[in-house]
Amino acid sequence: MKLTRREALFSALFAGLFSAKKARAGEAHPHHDHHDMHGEHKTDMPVLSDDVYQTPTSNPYYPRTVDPLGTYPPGEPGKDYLPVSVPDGSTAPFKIKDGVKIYHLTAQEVMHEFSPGLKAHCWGYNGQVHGPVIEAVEGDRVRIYVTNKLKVPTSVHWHGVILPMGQDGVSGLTQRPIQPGETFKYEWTFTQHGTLMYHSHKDGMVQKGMGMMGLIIVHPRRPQEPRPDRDFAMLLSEWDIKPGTYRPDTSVPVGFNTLTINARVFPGTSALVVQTGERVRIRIGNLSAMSHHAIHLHGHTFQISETDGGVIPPAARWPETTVLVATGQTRNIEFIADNPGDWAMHCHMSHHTMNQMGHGIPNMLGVKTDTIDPSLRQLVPEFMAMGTHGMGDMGKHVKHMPTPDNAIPMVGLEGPYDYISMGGMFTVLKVRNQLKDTKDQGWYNPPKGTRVALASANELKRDGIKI
Ligand SMILES: [Cu+2]
Repeated sequence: MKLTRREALFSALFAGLFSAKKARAGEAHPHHDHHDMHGEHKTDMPVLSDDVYQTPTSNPYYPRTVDPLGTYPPGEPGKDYLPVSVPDGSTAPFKIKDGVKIYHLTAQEVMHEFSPGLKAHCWGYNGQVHGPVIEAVEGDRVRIYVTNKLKVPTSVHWHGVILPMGQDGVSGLTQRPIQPGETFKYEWTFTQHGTLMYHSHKDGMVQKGMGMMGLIIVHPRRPQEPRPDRDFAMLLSEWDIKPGTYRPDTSVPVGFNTLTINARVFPGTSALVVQTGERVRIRIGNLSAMSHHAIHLHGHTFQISETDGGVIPPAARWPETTVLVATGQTRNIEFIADNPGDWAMHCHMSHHTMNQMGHGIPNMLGVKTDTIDPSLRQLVPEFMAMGTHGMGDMGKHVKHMPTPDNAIPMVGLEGPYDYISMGGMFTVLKVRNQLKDTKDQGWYNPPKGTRVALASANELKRDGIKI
C-alpha cells in the first residue's frame, strides 16, 4: 500500500506510531513494515522549510478528531455543534466569505456594570466586558480583524491555539503592536478542538487587569462522545475597584477585591438554568491576574472531562465536587443534573466570595462597641463599628448605612429564607423538573418534609439529644 505523505502523517498520528525518539531526523525507521508509509524518506521526520507554513502533526497530543491537513466546510450551529450559553455574556457573530469565518473584535473602553451599584471604566471588546466568545468548529478557517479604539497600543494573543507563530499576538515577540486607530488581521485554521481563551498581550498587567480577555470555544468536528444538552461557558477574573473610584487598580500584587464570573459579581451573576436529567457541561476558564480558583458545585458530583490541552480519556477522569482552575487554565466539567433545586456554585476561597469592602477588616467578633461608637463619632460623624456579629449581615444593614460612592455591600442578596451572605465569584445552578424556558426560575420550593427545620422537643427527646 502506497500512501501519500499527508496520509502517512495522519495515520501515524492516530496510530500513535510517532515518538520523539524515533522521529529524530536522519534516523532510519526501525520497523520495516512501515517503510512504505514514508516513501523515499527513510525517516519519520518531515522535511520542513521555513518558507512555507506546515501544520504541526508530529505531536500526538493535540486534541483532534479529523485530519488536521484536510479542508472542511465552515461548521454550522445546530448541525455541527450545540452553541454555548454564556451567562451575562455573548458569542461573537461571524459571517462566511469564501469558506472563511470572519469575526471582528474592537478593543475599546467600556463603562461596565459588575452588579447593580458597581460600575467602572474598563477595557473590553465590542462594547462589552469581557469580549464575546469566539465559537468555531475544528477545521474552520477563521479570519479575525482586531480594531484598536483604545488610546494605547495593543495586540491579541490566542491562548492555547495551535497556529502559525506570526499569528500568536505577542507584542514585540511575534508582531508590532496594533496602534490606536489601526486594524490588524489574524488568520488561521483551527486544527484542534477545546476550551481556549484570548487576551491582550501588550502591557498585560494593565490591559488584562482592565478586562481585555474572552473565551474561544472550538467544537470537535467529529464528537467522540454524546453532546451535552446544556453547554455553559464562564471566564473567571479579578479586579480591584476601591470604593469611591471608577477605574480598576491593576497594580495590586495580591488581594483583588472584585472577583468575577463572566465579569459579574454576585448578586449580579445570572443563574445557570437546566432541566432535571440534562447532561450539563460547564467550561471554566481563568485569566485572573494572580489567583487560582477552586470552583465548588453543590448537590452533584462531576467529572473533569477536558483541560485546555484536550479531552481526558474517560477512564482517566477524576470525580470531584471542586475543580481547581489555575490562572491561564481552562477546565470542562460534566455531570447529569438529576438533583432539583437551587445549588450554589462558587469559588471556595472565602475572600473570593466577598465584594469590595469585605477585605482587610479587623476581627470585631464579640467586641462591645457601645463605648467606641460615640467617641469615634466625634471624629468621624457617621462612624459605626462593623463586624461584631461577623460580616454576614452587612448587606442587610447597608441600606440604612451611608456607603461610599460606587460600592456595593460586601456580600449578598435577600434570599427566600434570609440574606444570602455570599458575594463575588458566586452563582446558582437552578435545576428544575418543569422548565418553561432558560430564564431565571425564581427560588426553588423543596418537596414537603425535605426542608431543614427547627428540631421539636419531641424529636430531641426521641433521639436522646440533650442540650
Ligand atoms: Cu477564587
